[in-house]
Amino acid sequence: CARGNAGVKQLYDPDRLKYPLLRKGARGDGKWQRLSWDQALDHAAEQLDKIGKEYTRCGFLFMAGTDMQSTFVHQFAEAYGSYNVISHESNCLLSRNRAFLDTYGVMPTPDVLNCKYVIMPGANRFEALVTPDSMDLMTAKGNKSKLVVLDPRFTKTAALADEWYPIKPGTDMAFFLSLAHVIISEGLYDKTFIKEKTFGFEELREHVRQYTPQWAEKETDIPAKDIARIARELAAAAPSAMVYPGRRSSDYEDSTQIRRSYAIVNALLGNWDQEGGLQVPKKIKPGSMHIEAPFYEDNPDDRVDAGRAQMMFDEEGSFKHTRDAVIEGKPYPVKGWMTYKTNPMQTGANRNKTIEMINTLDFMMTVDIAMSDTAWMADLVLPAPSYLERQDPLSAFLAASTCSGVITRDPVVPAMFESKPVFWIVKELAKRLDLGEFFDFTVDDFRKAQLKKIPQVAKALKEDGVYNITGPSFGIHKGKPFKTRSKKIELYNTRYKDKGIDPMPVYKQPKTIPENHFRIVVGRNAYVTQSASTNNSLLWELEKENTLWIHPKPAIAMGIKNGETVFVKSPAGKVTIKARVTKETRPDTVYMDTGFGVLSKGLTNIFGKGACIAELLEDKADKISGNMAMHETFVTVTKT
Ligand SMILES: Nc1nc2c(c(=O)[nH]1)N[C@H]1C(S)=C(S)[C@@H](COP(=O)(O)OP(=O)(O)OC[C@H]3O[C@@H](n4cnc5c(=O)[nH]c(N)nc54)[C@H](O)[C@@H]3O)O[C@H]1N2
Ligand SMILES: Nc1nc2c(c(=O)[nH]1)N[C@H]1C(S)=C(S)[C@@H](COP(=O)(O)OP(=O)(O)OC[C@H]3O[C@@H](n4cnc5c(=O)[nH]c(N)nc54)[C@H](O)[C@@H]3O)O[C@H]1N2
Ligand SMILES: [Mo]
Repeated sequence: CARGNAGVKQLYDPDRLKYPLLRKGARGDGKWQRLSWDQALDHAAEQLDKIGKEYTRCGFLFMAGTDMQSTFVHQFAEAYGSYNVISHESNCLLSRNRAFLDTYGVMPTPDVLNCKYVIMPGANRFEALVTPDSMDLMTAKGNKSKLVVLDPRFTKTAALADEWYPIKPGTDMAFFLSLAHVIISEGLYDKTFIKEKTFGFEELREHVRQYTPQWAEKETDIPAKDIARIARELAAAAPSAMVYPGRRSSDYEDSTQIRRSYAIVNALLGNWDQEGGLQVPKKIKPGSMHIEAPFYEDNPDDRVDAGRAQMMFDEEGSFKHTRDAVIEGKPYPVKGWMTYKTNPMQTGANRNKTIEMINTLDFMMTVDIAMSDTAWMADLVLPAPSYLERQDPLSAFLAASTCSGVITRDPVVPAMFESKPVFWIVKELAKRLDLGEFFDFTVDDFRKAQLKKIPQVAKALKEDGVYNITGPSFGIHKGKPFKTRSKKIELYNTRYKDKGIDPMPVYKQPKTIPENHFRIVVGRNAYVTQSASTNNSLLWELEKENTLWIHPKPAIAMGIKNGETVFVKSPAGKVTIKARVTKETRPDTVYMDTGFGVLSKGLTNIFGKGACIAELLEDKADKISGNMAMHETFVTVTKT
């Protein structure tokens, strides 16, 4: 992984944040005053106290991205008394999780390693690396498993696939309902499995009668004969065959239902708990330091984003809906915001709205290793050590079942400059807020509590640095009920029905692209992590700026040449960027990488380079989960 190899440059980056900074002048002006840690912490604690008293504790929002120390930010929010806690996940994969949980009662892990036939829709495992899955898929390819990729772009995964279909964006559900049609009408499903393990098969049979391959061809641009053939091949390879559940699902307004259609085809294949199929995650649950959080009488009844989506995850919420609620001040004001290891200015669709949100706040603080665009907008910026400089608690990782385990992290070098881990930061803040008793422990103590009931993990971590869960990875769910209402796999979901949601996925055509417009889609390449590593000098060598991928057909019609600068405009914003004229995208779809067009002058390699896709993306949301929907934006492209 290029990013892993370039980690050293994240550590020794001259652009690293070195000491606490307080905003001087207007937000985003980039004028800062250096503070001592004592001054910075006193100031932050004062703001936390003031906002808590004036607007209730829920008037302070906490947001932490993926990190082994994010748990401490959550713990701090709990002790402080706010349940407005969000993560990056509602910009990532919540609609996928919603769909699979509401079908299987659990988010399964795909055993791509042993799978003979993988359909991969809207996932890019050879660039968007999910390390175990990417490695397993490579091994599986070497073992002659078949890979069918559906993607409007010719990704590296498409390049290595046996078959690639540049599907019309937003029509994947039509493809999968049609697979279900063929599999059911030709009797290719696993009959015993369907009878014993699933709920609502007769309803599904009736429902998919209408979705013929001929019909799906018109929706998806994939030939009917290929749809029928793929359905038959898939069923023939079952149960060692799958529709890969995918990862990022922040794409469409009905993404939960789209992913439900993937889940349902998997059920027809009977691949549950089978080698090469969808498996039960082999969870290991480290203990934690339980805290008896204080009760704050004056707090509102619910999260600020409650009720804005049909079935939001309470513990995750939604960035899109929280941001709307903060801007509207409804149902109650939120005036403080702490962000940790997340950069929503670049990764939350509609950057102007994030700026609008920030401008309604009394106080915002960001803990980061670099002056990200989010840090750039904050009032107080606190420098954190990178992953190579800190001691972290344990973390259980779940991936392909062959690769689940527990890891931990110790510093390779001491923390540089004045950087301090977020654990230390919240501990110091807690002391100042009379909440010290909740953080009266060290990271070592925390680890010990995590390991208390799992001595085998403690031993493995000590001896090998990693604990891998061993034992069989399939056949372990035999005879057990599913954690769903019917205790079976729900082809038909009665909870959805009760809430007025379609109990089975009903195909709705994506909105028609207006004339002279394109759909813009999101994705990533192998050497950039979302918005975070574009400024890393070693990786920046590989991509100096992002470009707008546009197909030659429209480009030639508009007289746009490769490398020429163009205007791209959407209802959310407008950018200028160089065009990359390429057949690697459909004529109706444009694409650009994330993490450029930054506002922050603290990112010296990339400042002034490329354009920001979050500036263009409208903030639509998946209706069921509240997950951001980033592929629902249409743009115009014009010559400058
Ligand atoms: N190198 C690298 N690896 C990463 C990351 C990273 O930033 N960099 N991020 C990690 C994270 S957090 C995640 S969530 C995963 C994301 O992993 P994935 O979800 O596999 O990756 P994305 O790049 O988001 O790719 C989605 C693909 O969907 C395609 N697409 C767009 N619209 C449609 C459509 O309507 N139908 C279909 N079938 N395809 C469509 C896009 O062109 C894109 O190639 O990657 C992880 N791995
Ligand atoms: N336009 C667009 N939007 C997207 C996506 C996309 O591909 N394109 N992908 C979506 C997906 S799948 C996801 S998961 C989210 C991810 O979105 P984010 O959670 O915003 O993730 P990153 O963009 O990686 O930003 C991580 C931030 O943490 C900082 N950081 C890195 N290491 C450390 C550290 O050790 N300590 C601290 N304190 N900070 C650190 C980085 O400098 C950066 O500012 O974005 C989503 N939104
Ligand atoms: Mo993600």
